Amino acid sequence: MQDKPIDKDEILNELEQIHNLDYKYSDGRILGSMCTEAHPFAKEVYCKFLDTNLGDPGLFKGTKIIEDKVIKSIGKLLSLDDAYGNIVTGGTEANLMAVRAARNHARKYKGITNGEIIIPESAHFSFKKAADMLNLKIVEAKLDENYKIDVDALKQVISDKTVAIVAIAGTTELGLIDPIEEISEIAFENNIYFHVDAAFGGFSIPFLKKLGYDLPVFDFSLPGVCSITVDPHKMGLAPIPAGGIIFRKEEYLEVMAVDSPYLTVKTQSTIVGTRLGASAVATYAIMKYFGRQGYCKLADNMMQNTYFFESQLRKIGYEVICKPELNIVAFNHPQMDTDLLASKLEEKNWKVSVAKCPKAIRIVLMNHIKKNHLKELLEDLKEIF
Ligand code: 0PR
Repeated sequence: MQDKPIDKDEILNELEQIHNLDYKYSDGRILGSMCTEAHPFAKEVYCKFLDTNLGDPGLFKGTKIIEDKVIKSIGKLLSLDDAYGNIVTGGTEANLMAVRAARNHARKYKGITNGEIIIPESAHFSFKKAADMLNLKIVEAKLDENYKIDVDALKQVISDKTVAIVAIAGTTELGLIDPIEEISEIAFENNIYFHVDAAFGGFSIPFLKKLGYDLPVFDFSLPGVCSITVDPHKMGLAPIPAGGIIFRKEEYLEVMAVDSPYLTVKTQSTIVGTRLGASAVATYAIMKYFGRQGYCKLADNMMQNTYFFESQLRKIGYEVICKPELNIVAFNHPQMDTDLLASKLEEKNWKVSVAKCPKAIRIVLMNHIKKNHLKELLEDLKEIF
């Protein structure tokens, strides 16, 4: 740090120049992100609550009320009347909390000390971090030919050490929804904690279903589901960082509680201590502002773009990996290696990402990707061949 204070304008100027190196969502070039530009109203509200700290909720009683309200409201969206949970930093922390709740619950009520979690091969890497931190062994459940959990294979890997089963509603690479209803039954019958990672799909599946899209049930209406991750900072259009973890019962928070002397509350269940109230409040505000109707329109638009892109891709000779269930299209060209195709797109200044399983270019059709961007992209894809 330099000795003397520097003028604000000079600092802002320097920051702006460096910020210019960042890609902007509005350019429509960011094709592999599950985050997008937050809604201006959510940003406005966020800035008003920047000093609030939900780590000490007795000091920020109003902000805590808003967090509780937004959790109940997301819970209702997921068919749960009385939800518990928190707005956290993202899907990674939400998944970590779910796995920690499951581990502690199994330790307390079943005496399991060297537990295992069953996750699909398609699970987000946040579960690997969670297992590492919580000293759990990962057992992978195989996928079927449609890239969803193979339920028979899953049954075979359940053991007396299983502390949780995880399924995904909106996989990171292909946007697919696992057979959650069947898995819920298995988990319920075997008395095993069942977590659904709907970090991506949680803010679109309920709305698409309302519009009549034929999508499977994935939420708390299934008795086996114990917790759901759903991220406002993905399809919810809330500012980063905003993840959501929703629990069916308060006891899942209680088994994680540690004493918190000198705070205004006696215990704390979240992983993060000092934590921003702004994320919870901005999520509350944007959910009110959009309402179900607003989110239905958003989700529908993104699906229409997805179907448009998928059908055009097929027309120009590309192979689409699977029929999209949500707003992700993964594809290859039969005559070109995926990495080479990715680098050709990169040369044309498209920021694409490559899926691993199966290897394919993966485009996430978020709100910042408009029809005109897709038409430009299709032109470039045509030119590559
Ligand atoms: N669960 C699922 C199903 C996810 O897809 C993700 C993130 C997470 C959990 C973790 O969420 P957080 O990143 O909020 O902790 N999936 C993408 C990822 O691999 C999100 C992404 C990717 C966002 C690229 C932006 C981006 O540029 O991180």
